[in-house]
Amino acid sequence: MSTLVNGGESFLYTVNFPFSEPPGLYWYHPHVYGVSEAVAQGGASGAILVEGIENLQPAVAGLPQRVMIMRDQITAPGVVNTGVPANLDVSLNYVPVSYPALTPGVIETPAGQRQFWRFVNASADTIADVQLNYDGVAQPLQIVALDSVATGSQDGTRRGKLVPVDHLLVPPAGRVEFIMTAPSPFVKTAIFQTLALDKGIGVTALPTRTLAVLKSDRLNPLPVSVAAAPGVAMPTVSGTPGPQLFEGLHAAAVTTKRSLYFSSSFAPGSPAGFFITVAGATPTLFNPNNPPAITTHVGAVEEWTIENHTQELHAFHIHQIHFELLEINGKPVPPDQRQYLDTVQVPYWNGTGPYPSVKVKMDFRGNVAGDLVYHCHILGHEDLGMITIIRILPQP
Ligand SMILES: [Cu+2]
Repeated sequence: MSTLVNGGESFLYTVNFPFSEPPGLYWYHPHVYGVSEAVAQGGASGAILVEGIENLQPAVAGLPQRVMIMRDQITAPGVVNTGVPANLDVSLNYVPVSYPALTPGVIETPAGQRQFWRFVNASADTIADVQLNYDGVAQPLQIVALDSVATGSQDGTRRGKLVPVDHLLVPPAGRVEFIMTAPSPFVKTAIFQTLALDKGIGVTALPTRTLAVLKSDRLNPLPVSVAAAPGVAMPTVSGTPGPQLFEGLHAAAVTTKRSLYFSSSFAPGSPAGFFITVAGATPTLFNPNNPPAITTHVGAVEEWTIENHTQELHAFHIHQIHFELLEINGKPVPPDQRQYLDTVQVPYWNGTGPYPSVKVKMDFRGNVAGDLVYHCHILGHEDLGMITIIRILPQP
């Protein structure tokens, strides 16, 4: 948590992927408190593929795959982008969709082909709501995995279930893997886009933006950048999956319940910044020398209710472990949305009535011990204090 690798230095990490780690799309980025937003906007991030998802979701076996990384960046220096209701440009696989032209990249694709798309939102601050749209009609996305975990795969069957949607919200740090079908040659306009989003009261909304144009007409290839080269085809099914990390969490008995809340304060006389606080404690800006806000142990199963006391969106994220999403605003989520995530958006408070909330079931049964952090993954908020340490003690 305090390893700095400065310019010109090197550092050797040894990373162990346990056999029970769900196969899927992960990612990496630097996490230096105070500058993580700027570093992510500079492009320092990448995808990690843990192989084997075809054994949990055989529907992807043999499909051509494309890995897509969305990032955001400051609009070109000196440009005041008053013409566009967003202060950050986005890019897809480093092909920028820059203000003011907002010209997207082009994905050339065989017509009608089923493909496996693996999308990570590596933006610092930009929430994505992705959709494929052909001639004005939203196309089905067959969700294969969320946040690296094959959907529906953790119920003991070790067999994922595809979840059809026509768009999906992907907060910063979120990943979605899905099967899509490329447009037929008769489609005039095929786009992969992120939809407009209301981020809160007094906060600049996000506009609809085209991330890439799909071009399946080989008679008229466009001489412009290709936003995502076709990846290696997915392997065929090679075996039966072993035990999965989060298997059985849904039925596991809760050992502890906690309440946390997001808040922010810019009032004179109080510490200014963004906070994530355990209910009853005093909001405190992050300092790596702070004691942990929560101490638990390996084997615990905890129910956390996370409220949003602010009038803008936050994206709750925890390192190393996953949680099951149980409720949003006190309402149980439908079973096909009760997935195993590491990032979830918490709706904003409109100024009256109860605070919005999510309820999640935290899984500390894996072999993860030590100090780690949970935070808002809108990195501009995290860099200003919205991050806290949790200590996981060895199994008692
Ligand atoms: Cu936030």
